[in-house]
Amino acid sequence: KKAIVQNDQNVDAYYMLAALLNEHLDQPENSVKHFRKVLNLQPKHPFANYDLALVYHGLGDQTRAIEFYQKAVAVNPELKTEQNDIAFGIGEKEAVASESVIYQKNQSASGDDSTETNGQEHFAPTAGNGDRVNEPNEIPNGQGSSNEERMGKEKDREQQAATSQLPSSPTTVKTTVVLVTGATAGIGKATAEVFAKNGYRVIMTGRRQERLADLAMSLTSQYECAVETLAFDVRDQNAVQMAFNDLPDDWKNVDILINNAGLSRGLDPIHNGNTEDWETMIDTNIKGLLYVTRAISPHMVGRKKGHIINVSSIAGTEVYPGGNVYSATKAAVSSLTRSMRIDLHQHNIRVSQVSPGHVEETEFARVRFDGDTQRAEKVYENFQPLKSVDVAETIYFIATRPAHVNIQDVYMFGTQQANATTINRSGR
Ligand code: NDP
Ligand code: 8X3
Repeated sequence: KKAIVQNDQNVDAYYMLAALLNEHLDQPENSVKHFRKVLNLQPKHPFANYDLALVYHGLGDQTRAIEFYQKAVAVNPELKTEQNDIAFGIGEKEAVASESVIYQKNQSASGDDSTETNGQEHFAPTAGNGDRVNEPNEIPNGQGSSNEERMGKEKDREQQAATSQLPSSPTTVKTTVVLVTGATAGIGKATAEVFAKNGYRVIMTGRRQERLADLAMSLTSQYECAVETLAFDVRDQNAVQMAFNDLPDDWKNVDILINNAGLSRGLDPIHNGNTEDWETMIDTNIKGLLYVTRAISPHMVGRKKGHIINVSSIAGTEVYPGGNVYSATKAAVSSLTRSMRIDLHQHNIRVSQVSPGHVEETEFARVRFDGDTQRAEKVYENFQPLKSVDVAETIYFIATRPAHVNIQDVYMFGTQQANATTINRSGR
């Protein structure tokens, strides 16, 4: 745990923590999130998928056991054997009787040597003759040589775990990959969480690397989800492109892109405007959105599949005092949403946008007023604005319509806000 605190990207540390919990401390349930973290950091880790398959098998969750066994096989085809197929319930059950190999019937807590589950016999991996036949016998990356020792403990652990269950979860990890820009705070963060909660594979991006790592850790420990993080500045086209090039292959096919990263700077009338703030807003809200879209949309076109959801604003339609350049950037986003749809609909790609009014539980106003929290709080004073999760759930709704439905824009305010400048501030 100390090693993880020192370096939260340390794959070996997560792996060893998971292995210790699972095989020495008899805490297979607790090991799951750490094995999953290993896979978030290193999706092609040579052991973690197989370990998870064994853990879930021991816990009696055959669906997930099969899922991770199949992933393990995809990473390391040598793991696919007839015996393993049978033990994980994929092959012909009858063949088991003649097996003298790595799997044997699971032993129930009552001492029976077989367990009947829904009419199906339940087979569990075991130490058997002390070897996991298909276990790679070298541990790369300096991960130590504890595998054999772990195997020796495995049977005990399995016997104890045979009757325990993971807390039930409504979801399994889906194959759909969702990329959310600006996921370190506010609407983007809430959106990443809604998708993670629903079992999607989520790529979270933003500039604040540490925050991304913390959020990813928090999501994977709470939900059955897979999370990747990419830290880059959307204003830097090279950085954007390199970040996507560096994605593991199985994360490159982004199905849903949520262009959310954005900001406002200042509220000065045009004649007093800070031109540096103008550049920042134009570069982030317009050019950043374009660079990310340029990096991802060709893959969508190639696969004839995808959905791009841009986070615009009511400011793209309405203007208000001092909103000048911010409004102009959001008008550009709205315009891009419409023209991207014309370019991409023939490739079966949906393009949508959401346009909220004031949204709290964000850093938006604080960023606009350069860290002046008192001024920021005044924006939301005495009325109930939208919350970040309201927008996140709207984005999720847009993304989860049937394939033939494309919601083009959702224009939304809190009930106490009628338009950009008309707000009932009589109290929340
Ligand atoms: P937050 O400030 O809470 O979040 C903004 C996000 O954008 C952060 O994650 C930030 O990450 C990211 N971001 C900003 N600049 C960059 C950059 N150069 N490169 C990469 N990421 C960047 O604000 P909101 O959640 O409110 O804003 C999200 C979107 O919603 C914006 O497009 C905003 O215009 C829009 N919006 C907001 C409304 C509101 O009232 N809050 C209303 C209507 C629309 P990091 O700092 O880590 O890079
Ligand atoms: C954020 C909402 O009204 O501050 O886009 O422009 S507003």
